Amino acid sequence: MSDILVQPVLRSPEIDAGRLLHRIRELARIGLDDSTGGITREGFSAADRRAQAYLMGQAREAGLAPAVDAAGNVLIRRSSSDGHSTDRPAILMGSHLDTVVNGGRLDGAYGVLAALEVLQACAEAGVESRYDLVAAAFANEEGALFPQPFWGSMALAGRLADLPREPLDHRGRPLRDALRAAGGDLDALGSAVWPHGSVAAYLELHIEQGPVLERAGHSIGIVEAITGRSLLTIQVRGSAGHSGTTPMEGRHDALAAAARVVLAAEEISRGQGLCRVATVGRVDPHPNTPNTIAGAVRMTVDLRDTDAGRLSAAERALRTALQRIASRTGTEIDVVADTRSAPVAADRRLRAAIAHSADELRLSHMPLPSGAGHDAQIVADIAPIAMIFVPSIGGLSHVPEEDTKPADLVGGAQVLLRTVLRAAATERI
Ligand code: HGY
Ligand code: MN
Ligand code: MN
Repeated sequence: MSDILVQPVLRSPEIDAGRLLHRIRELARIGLDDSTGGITREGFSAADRRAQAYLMGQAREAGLAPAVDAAGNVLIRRSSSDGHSTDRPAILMGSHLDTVVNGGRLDGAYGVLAALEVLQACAEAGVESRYDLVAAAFANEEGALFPQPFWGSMALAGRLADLPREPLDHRGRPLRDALRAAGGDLDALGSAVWPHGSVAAYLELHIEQGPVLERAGHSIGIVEAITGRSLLTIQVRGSAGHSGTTPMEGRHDALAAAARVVLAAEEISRGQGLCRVATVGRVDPHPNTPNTIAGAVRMTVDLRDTDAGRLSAAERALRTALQRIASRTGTEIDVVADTRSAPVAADRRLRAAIAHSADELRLSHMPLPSGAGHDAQIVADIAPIAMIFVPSIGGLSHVPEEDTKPADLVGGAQVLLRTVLRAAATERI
């Protein structure tokens, strides 16, 4: 094992804390709902494109070279060279700009802006490396509007067979035009694939989105493993009808059936303990009017566990429950789309490099699993990955109250910088 990853850093460009915090504030205005304080930048939405434009503008102003690939990922280099050929592997760092609906200002955005800051600091310090340092904003990590989460990282990692041919958003609209408006091209997705060997390491800095670091009093989290996830899109078909004139007997109420699906999903985790968490976060009834029995419901079930076997068992139990509910309610219930991401372990040597970087900065750290999914678990198909967490105040995320102390935001970026420099100085990561 090459232990050079723990060598002291030869040159240490500095994070410009003011610049980083200023960009975080500026980006947080894009998609902001003043009435709730929440941010909505669903992947491939107009707000998401404005965030992409902001990032690329900041990169150009910094003298860097941003570009958009066919999947809609923004990739920023120090020069406009192509860069992802295997003769000059990349050290990739980044996260995502898209958000959930009415979410927070740091989830994803923080990691992207910290990666931009690291790249700019290295460029300003003239850091040379045998690797191509690349900052990335992966497209549609959340899947809030178009239900294929990790779209951009799946394309980059070459998982094209797992991506829908003619992708539709949650409202049934084709993705093709929205992707083109974001600079992508559905017919050229293959050009977004990075071959094995082209990424020497991927590092993602992210807020923890949970309470562990804050409760333990640590500034840095070193992720051991990222949870596995099965996201199922379910279609319930019943019979619409007049809510006043249709007798209860003989109804095929799709929303009543969907309610049973919600409780069945919760029972699989809370009652049977088959997986760590199970959530129905989205229910779209149709026609969704007070005096009409719902004829159809489209909904999602999100199952998570760090053990792939448990996750599969939970999904099997859910599918069995769907059949039982369908026959009991006289509805048809089908899983119309599913996307799975396997649990992934972080690379041991990169974790050691993060720990040494945090020690150098006198930032206390602890290992912990990630209950949230991240692009890192997809990029792990083609490269060693590691994640650096900073504490979330109150453990809150995916809500307007999502926040992290400025000192922790800056500390995380400094750890990312030193870890990248360690990796960049290494013969073979
Ligand atoms: O859902 C997640 O775990 C992440 O926020 N995409
Ligand atoms: Mn998220
Ligand atoms: Mn995220």
